[in-house]
Amino acid sequence: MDTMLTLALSKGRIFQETLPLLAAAGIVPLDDPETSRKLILRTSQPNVQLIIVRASDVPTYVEYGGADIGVAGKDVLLEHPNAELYEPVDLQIAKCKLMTAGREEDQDPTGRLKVATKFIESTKRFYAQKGQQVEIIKLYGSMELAPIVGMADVIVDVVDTGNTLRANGLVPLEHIADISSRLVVNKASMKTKHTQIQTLIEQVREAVNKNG
Ligand code: PRT
Ligand code: MG
Repeated sequence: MDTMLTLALSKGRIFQETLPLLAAAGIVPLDDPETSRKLILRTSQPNVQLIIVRASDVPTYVEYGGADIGVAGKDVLLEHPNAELYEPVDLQIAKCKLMTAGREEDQDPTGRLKVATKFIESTKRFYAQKGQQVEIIKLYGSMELAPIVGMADVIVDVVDTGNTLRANGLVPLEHIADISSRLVVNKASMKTKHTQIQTLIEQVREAVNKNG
């Protein structure tokens, strides 16, 4: 009998978009995390379970062995630059762009640019590469508010349709990175559960390629 394989996923778009890829590997959750309060979901495969965690916690669970495998946005992975993880597959799901955005009425800030974001690492790297000194203000959500209330000149956030920016009088400004979700794997698990994980990787990769 194989040992238990634990997959870390977040609720919402990542869960929804990962489902068909898992199905291609013969893994179907027996519960729906949107309606169930369970944080551990059994699957059609008795030796595969899913754990439901915050999107930003997926790399941590996988690095520390709380899960063998996870699905995380590249935006989240970029905030964990020292995480010891394998990143074998770009799943091409939950695509968006990491961008700067600001008020439509172009404000000319005097002094250092104030940037509000939850993406501290990517923001530091982006402005450092431009050689621009900025003041970074750490937020955990609703970044769009910061320029409106005059707390920051710009934000760094992920953008898909841009509707959220527009609804708040903001416009996308500079493109920082194209984002998609990645399969990540714990390094020790890759050795101890090699066959099981390698099979899953190959099945998922094939499903991704079929999606074009
Ligand atoms: O809940 P938690 O704070 O832990 O994380 P989260 O809210 O970032 O998680 P979730 O489930 O919303 O997003 C998971 C991953 O999906 C992110 O890490 C990204 O890699 C990816 N993704 C893809 C997105 C979007 N598209 C996206 N549009 N993540 C967030 N958004 C936000 C966007 O910032 C805006 O507020 O969704 C809103 C709608 O976007 P627009 O541009 O279509 O209006
Ligand atoms: Mg969320």
